[in-house]
Amino acid sequence: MRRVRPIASLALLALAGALPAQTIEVPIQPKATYLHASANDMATDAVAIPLSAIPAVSGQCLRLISLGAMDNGPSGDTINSTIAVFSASATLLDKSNLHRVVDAIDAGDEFISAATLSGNQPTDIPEDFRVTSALQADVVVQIPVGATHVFVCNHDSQYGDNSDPNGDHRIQITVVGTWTELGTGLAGTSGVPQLDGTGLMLGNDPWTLTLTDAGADKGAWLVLGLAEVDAPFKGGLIVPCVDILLGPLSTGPAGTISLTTTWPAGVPSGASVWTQYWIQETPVAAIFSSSAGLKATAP
Ligand SMILES: [Ca+2]
Ligand SMILES: [Ca+2]
Ligand SMILES: [Ca+2]
Repeated sequence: MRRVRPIASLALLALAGALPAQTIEVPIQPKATYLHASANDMATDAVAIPLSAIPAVSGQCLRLISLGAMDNGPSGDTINSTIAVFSASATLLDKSNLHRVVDAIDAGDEFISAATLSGNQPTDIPEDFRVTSALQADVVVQIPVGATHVFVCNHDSQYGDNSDPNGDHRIQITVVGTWTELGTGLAGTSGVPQLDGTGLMLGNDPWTLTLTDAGADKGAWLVLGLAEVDAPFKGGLIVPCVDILLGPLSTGPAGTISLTTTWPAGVPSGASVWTQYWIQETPVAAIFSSSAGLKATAP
């Protein structure tokens, strides 16, 4: 088990050397919640984690994952089911209110929280999202504009009977890379080719570019650049500086290309790579379609 030491009032767990620089771990108090709780549920208040403690700001992406487990009452110390919500303040109203996080800001996919066990009272607020469950290991979410804090808590219908006997339940929050679409692309006979990227850009992890909707069996070129030029070309816009041109590749019968490489370690924070696909619509004429540009920025 990782050695820990308390930092400041939030008791942020120590950052082990193996963790990325912008990572924090914070204990999840088993009885704490930001959701409405019934009057006879001895729930406590969830603590707002300041984004400055990570540190992270609006526009950056975070990976949240809860680790360890708590005892929800009947099930033993086995439950890891957590939710979170961003806020523009640390304010949390009394548990008698439904919308307790008064400055909540929507982010991620909406999670519908369960009614209270006692009284079957509604608890759902529209701004929060799932972090970890039996079906979902973690979540990557972009910090919305204006957010300064994030609340994290267990998802339960009764909090007062919860405990964490071995004290290992915690939220780990890491700043990860950001993908940004630039421009709109240039339509071909199959519409506008779509370019998507996946990867956290933490270093030595997979980094994948996927082209879809490009039309079957066409020649395609992947443009990679270390700067953005937005130069007019063939009726569209070349977004990246053409530092690397990879092709011709074939879109195959499905009209797709997926390439995976390894994002290198040691890329400076904020450094970006611009990418874009150009697809030759006909082999005999210089008629092209293109995806939008896609910028990958290191955390
Ligand atoms: Ca535990
Ligand atoms: Ca419980
Ligand atoms: Ca909700």
